[in-house]
Amino acid sequence: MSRSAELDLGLVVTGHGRHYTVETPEGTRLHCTPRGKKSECVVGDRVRWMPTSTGEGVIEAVEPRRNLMHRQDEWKTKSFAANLDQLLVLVAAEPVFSESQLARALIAAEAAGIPAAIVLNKADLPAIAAARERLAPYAAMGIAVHELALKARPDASRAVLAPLLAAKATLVLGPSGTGKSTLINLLVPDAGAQIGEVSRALNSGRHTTTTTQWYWVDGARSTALIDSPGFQEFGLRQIDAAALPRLMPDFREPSTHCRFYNCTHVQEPGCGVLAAVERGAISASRHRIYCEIREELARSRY
Ligand SMILES: Nc1nc2c(ncn2[C@@H]2O[C@H](COP(=O)(O)OP(=O)(O)OP(=O)(O)O)[C@@H](O)[C@H]2O)c(=O)[nH]1
Ligand SMILES: [Mg+2]
Ligand SMILES: [Zn+2]
Repeated sequence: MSRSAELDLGLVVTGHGRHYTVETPEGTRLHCTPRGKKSECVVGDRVRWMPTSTGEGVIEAVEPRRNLMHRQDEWKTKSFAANLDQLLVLVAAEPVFSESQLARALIAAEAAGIPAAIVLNKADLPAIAAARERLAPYAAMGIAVHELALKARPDASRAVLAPLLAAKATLVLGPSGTGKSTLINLLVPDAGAQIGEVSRALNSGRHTTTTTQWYWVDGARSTALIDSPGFQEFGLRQIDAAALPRLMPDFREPSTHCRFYNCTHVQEPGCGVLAAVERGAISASRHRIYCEIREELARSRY
């Protein structure tokens, strides 16, 4: 057994810079800092830590991860959550969502090997019909789309979410104004308490969520929601452009029927993907989004 296996185990529930809040198996939360670069971690990480004389902790090692989600800014790709069971993308009837953002989130999840589902909120609004129509290609490719009204029909919404989330760690992502906070507040009544003094101190008094945060839904601490800001910038740069069709379920099969083995599915003759677009099996907007992302990936190679 390695030396680190003898240390206490903990779960990273939030972090800010090199400051983390770690939860012990007994449920106590404490402030930890990593020993060196090797022990830099993200929310969802299981870590080995050692207590200091001042009641804080030093993270000595990060346990192997099952999966890892990335986001990116203009300059670099950064990981932000690990060891997830599923991704829940929250969109709403209003404001109108960006299909490109939705598609990118689903590709990022697929690339990380994390199952994803879509929640369409605000089913009480008339704009729900148009939103449902825009999601039809996603439902058709086998992604579960759950219609909810988190504020207008909270009990019915909770009944839909409970079996979906039970005993899993679910990352909730979505653009601003779709109902992420409404969802957290509905399912985690003591969210404020869970953020706690340690995390509030790390967040340096800001009111909006600026960091990724792990919440327990149940007292037994088996069902978790992970709230994360910043839906815009998804870390797709690590993906190889040629692998993109495999990460888009509606492209997978058609992309195996191209005349050229190195077909890019943009404009080649005899392309299986373009044929699928032609007959409506792939939506025109999905193909447009594919071309857009492909172009970006190709550009970032040089
Ligand atoms: N009509 C309707 N409005 C809702 C529903 N659920 C949430 N809302 C409203 O939508 C608005 C945004 O909800 P939030 O939960 O704050 O959204 P958010 O995703 O946390 O937004 P950000 O914090 O900006 O990212 C609020 O005014 C909610 O009251 C719903 O089921 N129906
Ligand atoms: Mg919010
Ligand atoms: Zn092709």
